[in-house]
Amino acid sequence: MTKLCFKLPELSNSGNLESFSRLFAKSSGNLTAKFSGVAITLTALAGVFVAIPSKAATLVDLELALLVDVSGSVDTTEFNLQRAGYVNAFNNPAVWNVIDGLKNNGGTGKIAATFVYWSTTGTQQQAVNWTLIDSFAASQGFASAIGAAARPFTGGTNPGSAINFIVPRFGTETGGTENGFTSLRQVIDVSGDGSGPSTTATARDNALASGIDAINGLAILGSESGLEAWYNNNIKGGSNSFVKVANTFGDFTTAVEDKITLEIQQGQPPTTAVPEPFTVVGTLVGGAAAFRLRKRFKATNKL
Ligand SMILES: [Ca+2]
Repeated sequence: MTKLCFKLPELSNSGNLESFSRLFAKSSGNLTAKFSGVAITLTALAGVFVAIPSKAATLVDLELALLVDVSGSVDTTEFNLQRAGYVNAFNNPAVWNVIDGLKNNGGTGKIAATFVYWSTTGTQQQAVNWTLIDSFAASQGFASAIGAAARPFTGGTNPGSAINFIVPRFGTETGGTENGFTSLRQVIDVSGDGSGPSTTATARDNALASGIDAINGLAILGSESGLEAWYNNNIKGGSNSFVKVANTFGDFTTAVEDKITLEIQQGQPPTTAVPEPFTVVGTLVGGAAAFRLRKRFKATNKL
């Protein structure tokens, strides 16, 4: 019999336990949706699930992919302003404080982010791989890596192809291969100054169906009329998604800082009640294992 496996993140403190319970709620929702055709629920499958403690995946509050337009309409000056906007954002202590502040609501205070250049169909580069941002120094390190990421190409404009490129790179949450991070929320952030083909909306819809929580847009206005509306209709999607605009490339730093701040804040765990962690874990691994976990948790946390 094929066994379906969950990887349990480190359950080393109560914050992680809360995050895990929410993560499980998301995972079970996805699974129920995926198996809905044969009316299989997670509860019914409890007997064949096994838990595999994972040392590889780091639990974070948000996995954030930054997809940056380097198509032909973006000249060298504009490219530099655009890249500088992301560098400035992650060098800004205020942005780090928002990440760190996730701990105040039961989160880990950590995110993982990646920086991707895109242009035409099939033309993307993950210029900065998934990076853990768990301190201001780490945020500055991510900024430095972005600043060092040279423009790899130019060409046409296909943001949907970039969305298709990044979705499996979120890892197990979206049906891809483990990317080193486990999160409750996976968000794609697309910035650009031009519209793409009609297949863009299909790429967005497929990404959301794969498990992406939100796709947000940053439309750089000035070279194409109606771009904000196009981003709203073709890029924006998912829970709490939004489009922001920069009226010029020169406005980009402010716009990108506002956008990233909002995206991180939306990574906050909900304040509503969540399933009691050991009820969830008990369903997953069985009563005996839950009892051992509870004992270990109590010993660690002096409950
Ligand atoms: Ca992941």
